[in-house]
Amino acid sequence: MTDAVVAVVMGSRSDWETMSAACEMLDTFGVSYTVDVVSAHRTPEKLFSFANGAKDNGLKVIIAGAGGAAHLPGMIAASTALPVLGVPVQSKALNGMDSLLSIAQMPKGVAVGTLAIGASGAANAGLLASQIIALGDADVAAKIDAFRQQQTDTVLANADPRLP
Ligand code: RP5
Repeated sequence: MTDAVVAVVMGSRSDWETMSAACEMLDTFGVSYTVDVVSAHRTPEKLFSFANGAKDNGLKVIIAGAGGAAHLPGMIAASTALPVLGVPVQSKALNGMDSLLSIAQMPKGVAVGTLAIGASGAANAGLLASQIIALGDADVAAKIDAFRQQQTDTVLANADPRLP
């Protein structure tokens, strides 16, 4: 059992450059999380151990990022009823289209919420996980409201693209 309510897992250490964006967003909203490398192909037993124990360990949302034949989010979703947010990491060979389709094209009955390819998707996974946590956490909800208001104010205050 940990204090963390979100787990951020990824298929390889090489995914950290992308997945750190999810952690930055969780930090912004004060959401507690764990970080770990869990590979569907290289450490399958660790994957099942992690996913099977996730709920009992106090987790509420899992963010899983992987590239290429990106089976990690789907296999975690197959092993736990917790919401799983999948981040397609941009691959070298196919620019992440392989990752995107591997994560998005789940069979009916096992759901993964798929985000955009790369760091934007990772950041939005952190945001979406925070929004889920905010359903039961007023402090996180207030921070998300403030974040969104600031974002809106910044766009409105800089609406003339000719100005620096
Ligand atoms: C996937 O293979 C990982 O998620 C990573 O995106 C990709 C490449 O992994 P490495 O060869 O860099 O370890 O399993």
